Amino acid sequence: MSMLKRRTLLAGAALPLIAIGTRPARSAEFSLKLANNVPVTHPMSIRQQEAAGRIKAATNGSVDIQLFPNNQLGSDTDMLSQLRSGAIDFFTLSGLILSTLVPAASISGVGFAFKDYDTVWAAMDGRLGAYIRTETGKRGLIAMDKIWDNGFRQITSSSHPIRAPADLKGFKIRVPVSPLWTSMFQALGASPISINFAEVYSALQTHIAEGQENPLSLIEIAKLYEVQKYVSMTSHMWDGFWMLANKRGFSTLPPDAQEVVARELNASALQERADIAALNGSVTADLKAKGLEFSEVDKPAFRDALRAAGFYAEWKKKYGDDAWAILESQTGSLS
Ligand code: X2X
Repeated sequence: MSMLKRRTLLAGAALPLIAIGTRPARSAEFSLKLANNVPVTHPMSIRQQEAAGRIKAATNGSVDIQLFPNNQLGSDTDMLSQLRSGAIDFFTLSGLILSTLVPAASISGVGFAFKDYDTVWAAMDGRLGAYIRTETGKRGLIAMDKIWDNGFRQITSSSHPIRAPADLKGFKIRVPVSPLWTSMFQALGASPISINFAEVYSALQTHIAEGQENPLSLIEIAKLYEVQKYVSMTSHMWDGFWMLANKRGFSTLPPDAQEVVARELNASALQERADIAALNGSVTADLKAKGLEFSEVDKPAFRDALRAAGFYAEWKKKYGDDAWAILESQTGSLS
């Protein structure tokens, strides 16, 4: 019996007694869990749910993927270990956070690497993405071909607007759990605090952190505008979510089912990218209407501050010359 099937039976055994006899027997041969850290209304959750529906239909009900959005199964850190142990089967995670397991995976988050989305997709669907997926494969995980969009990240604050690098001095900013994020905001003179997304709203509400940084789409969908006052359009990095699978678990699916799952997840990723692009067109006006004050910033000034602090030199050394050369082949010269 496959591991996955055993798990399905175990889950069945844990049903409350009252359900026995009242629930139809499960027909799915493979009952799989997909987890993420964004609200159920985020395009990523919506498109993942759709993919699950298409996968079930295309496999005549034998592959049933259940979606657990919005950190229902725990924080990113928790979900990454659940994915590794096989307790969950699929999980979408920022490459920067994945770097706690696969150091190379944060390379796409180097500050100001990508000037626009065309450059992002050329790199992530091209050599840079292939490099990260190969590195991920060495750690028992599969990263599907198409990365999902999170977006270009902007800084928000409840205390004061961030208009220039000097405004970041001592700024208590929440960053996700990732050495690259911490290093980058330290290089900018801020005081970064690592907090999983599951705790961000309350950390801002209770002023454990003055600010945070995320794409506008997520600032809107996770209602961070309720606990923040200012947005600075720094676009200091692009961030995406790799669709990760546990390699052991995935390989217990028959090859044709594996193909359907990969095909449909990748198709949904492309649709999600388009959703985020469309949202980017409308979200600024919405956030302004909700009371956020926007500042345009001189982005090169922030990039120069990073360079002056030795940020690029340090990370080039960490990733190694070969990896850095792949990055620069897609972004142009960074150091
Ligand atoms: O934790 C965050 O800020 C988020 C939701 O953007 C990521 O998953 C990196």
